[in-house]
Amino acid sequence: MPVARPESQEPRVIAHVDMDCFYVQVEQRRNPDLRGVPTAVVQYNSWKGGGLIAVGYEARNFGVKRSMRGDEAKRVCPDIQLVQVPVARGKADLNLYRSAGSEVVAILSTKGKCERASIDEVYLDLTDAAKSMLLESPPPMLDSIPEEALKSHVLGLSSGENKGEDDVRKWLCQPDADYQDKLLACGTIIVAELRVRVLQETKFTCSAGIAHNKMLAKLASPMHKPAQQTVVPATSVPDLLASLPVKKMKQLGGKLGTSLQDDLGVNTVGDLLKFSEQKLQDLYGINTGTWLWKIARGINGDEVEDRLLPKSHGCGKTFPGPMALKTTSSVKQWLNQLCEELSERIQSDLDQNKRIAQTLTLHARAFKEDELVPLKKFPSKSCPLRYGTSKIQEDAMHLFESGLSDFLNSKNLGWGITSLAVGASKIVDIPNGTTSILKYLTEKRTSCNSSDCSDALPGEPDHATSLISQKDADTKSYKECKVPFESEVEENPKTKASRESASDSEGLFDRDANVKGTILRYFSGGCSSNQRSTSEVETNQLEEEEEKISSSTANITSSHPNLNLNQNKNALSENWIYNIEEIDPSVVDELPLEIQREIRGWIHPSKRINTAKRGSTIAHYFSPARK
Ligand code: DCP
Ligand code: CA
Ligand code: CA
Repeated sequence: MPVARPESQEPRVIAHVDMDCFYVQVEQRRNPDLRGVPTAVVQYNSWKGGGLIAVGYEARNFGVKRSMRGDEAKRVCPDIQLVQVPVARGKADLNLYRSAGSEVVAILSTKGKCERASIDEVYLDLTDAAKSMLLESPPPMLDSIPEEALKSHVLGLSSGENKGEDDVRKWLCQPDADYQDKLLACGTIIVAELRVRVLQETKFTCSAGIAHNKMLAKLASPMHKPAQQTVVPATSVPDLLASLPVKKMKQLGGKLGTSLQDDLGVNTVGDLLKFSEQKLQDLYGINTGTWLWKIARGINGDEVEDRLLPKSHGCGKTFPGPMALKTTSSVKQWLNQLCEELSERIQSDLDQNKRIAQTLTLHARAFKEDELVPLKKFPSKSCPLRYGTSKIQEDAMHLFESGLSDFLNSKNLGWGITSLAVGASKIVDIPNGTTSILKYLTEKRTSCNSSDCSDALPGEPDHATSLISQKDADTKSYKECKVPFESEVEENPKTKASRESASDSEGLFDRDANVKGTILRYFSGGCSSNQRSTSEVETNQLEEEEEKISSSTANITSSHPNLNLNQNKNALSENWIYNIEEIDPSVVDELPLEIQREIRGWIHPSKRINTAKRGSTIAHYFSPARK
């Protein structure tokens, strides 16, 4: 249920930046022959040339759409170049795209708080940067306004659309503007400069929305694509929302949006203005009612989170039509592959970022052989996450079996699985101050190998097992959670997409590496005029996926391996086991107070019951080995 966060009283400047046809741009950078040529990235399978997942703007001009398969795209645009997504373990390997996204994030995060919202988009809070600019070098004082900023689309300017750069220049420099418009003007220039830097340093173009809150910035960023930016002054908001279909608004795509349409006759977000806050609360409850009342006025208090790393990790694969998995052993084989990748990713997140994922989730789509249209969804299942590939594989299989049993109502029916996905979520940082303990533990470990280490009691669980088994033992149930997945993939391809040699083989970006003018001109031909109105704004399918994923809770703890404390001591787990008596008190002093109290509770066990808290404390990360 949507909840309205309190809106800050101070005006803010928020940008939403989204890369243009992202995977295509990554492939075009890898192979400059593809620049300026209609291109799409496909997930190959033998059926109809594979599904398109990213379509370049040149190809869009021919009518190629993401919903098409390769064969259809070839019919619509015979010259299209279809590039196959890299494959590893029989599924898409998105590492190339993820790290390309990180290159961009590294640049965008230099000007303010930056939240990585998906593989190719971020939110930026530029309030402080805009305030500094307003104090030190406000737009009217600049020798020249950057050309890219002059290309901005400012909503509401000159009765709806820009007349041109002169109007934008006047808007950016208007002396009698109110404070929030002046800040927005500074934000417009800052974003334009950032986008030029992104192009210079990564060779990627992006589009942006600049507004006073996240909701409006996100609505604006796809309005003028590719390689352009759209600004939403507060005065333009009523018109913007008056024409925005409710279903296009994040969180109104589902049942709530349908109810607004069917029950209240509300078709656009602006139509909600007819209803009082009280009325909306009466109809939809206090939280949702207030949230609706606020979005009708463009009010949104969501903060930009300071987060450059993903909130969760997920990997999945689809098995359409005849490829559906129909035996437990085939499910196990694929789950093992997916879990192997997931395990590698959470392990590298732990090594590089000192973050621990706490929840493992399994999602599947399934059908029963006696049902033409599935009546019931395969329930998503979650459990505490144990580190180590084989444990993740084992747990995922348990989750699958539990889900299948629910799905079939414990009846012995034929079934098929058309998609499988595993995710790791509830990722937390190892608290500040524990680095020294980590280091200390690592040093200890080097003198204590897994077979003869006597620090742990026989049967003592490894770190991950113990932290979750404590929690699990408390709750006696598996947890609910939501995991967004970056992609679903198809058949393992071996056939290479045939590629005609591109006519303009000279790398457009290489040729123009010295970016002086606007970003837009780096796009070839007619695509620069490609614009999407608000009503055409596509919801990011990744987020849609996140919203669609349903969760459920299963009470299958008793059969779960996490509760079997006598098993599993793999190499990784030993990294985490340590001996209370060997904790250096000076190290404890460095820790946050809450954690200090807890460790002292371990050292003086009589106090432990009162001091050990679950949740945010170090017990989550280390389980003391007792002698
Ligand atoms: N993606 C995917 N599967 C989907 C949707 C997207 O694998 N169903 C991948 C490919 C896209 C990338 O995520 O390149 C970013 O998705 P966007 O929705 O932002 O679309 P694009 O960046 O491709 O195009 P646009 O210029 O419209 O943002
Ligand atoms: Ca994009
Ligand atoms: Ca996107």
